[in-house]
Amino acid sequence: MKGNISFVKGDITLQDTDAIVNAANSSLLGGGGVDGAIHKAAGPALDEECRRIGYCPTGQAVITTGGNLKAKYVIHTVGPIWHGGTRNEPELLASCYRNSLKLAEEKDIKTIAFPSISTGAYGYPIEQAAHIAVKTVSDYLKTSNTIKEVRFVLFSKRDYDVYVEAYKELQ
Ligand code: AR6
Repeated sequence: MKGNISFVKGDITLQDTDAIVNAANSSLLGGGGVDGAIHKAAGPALDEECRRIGYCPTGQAVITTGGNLKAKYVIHTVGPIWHGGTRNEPELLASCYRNSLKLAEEKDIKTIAFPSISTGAYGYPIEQAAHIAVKTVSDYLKTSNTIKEVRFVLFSKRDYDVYVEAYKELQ
């Protein structure tokens, strides 16, 4: 693997990576959780860019500038809502990570921070989501020549522990 994966407990809006990823909804108009925090910290320029883009389907990703954030870009991806695992949730969640990394590569982004997509309001069980997140990212990094660091930013100690454990299980 060429790029490095790291885990921190913290607030994604404060990260100094080239890009941070937002767990958005399809309307891109903002919401609660990490989405609300990112929109608030980035300021009105982000709202305006999102409004212009207008829509993002589940599993896909779009990119805007970072507004007032330290990060130069925000990549907005829409995670699946958990319906018990019968509606293609694992593949859609993996797509969020893959498509976000693909966009990052296209913009020559070298460092990127992800939150735990879908595991808040969207109800995805975190152990399962963490496994998909770390596996998809580490598989992607095997093929990427440009991305140097993927940082998972977890909001609680428990979420942090679950992601670190999922990563250990992968080794
Ligand atoms: N930094 C890092 N992680 C955070 C932060 C933060 N500042 N704030 C919350 N989290 P959620 P979802 C964690 O609900 O499940 C929104 O309303 C949080 O603890 O933000 O994908 C959107 O508009 C959890 O572990 O995203 C959508 O409608 C993780 O981020 C919907 O929620 C994801 O929780 C998306 O739901």
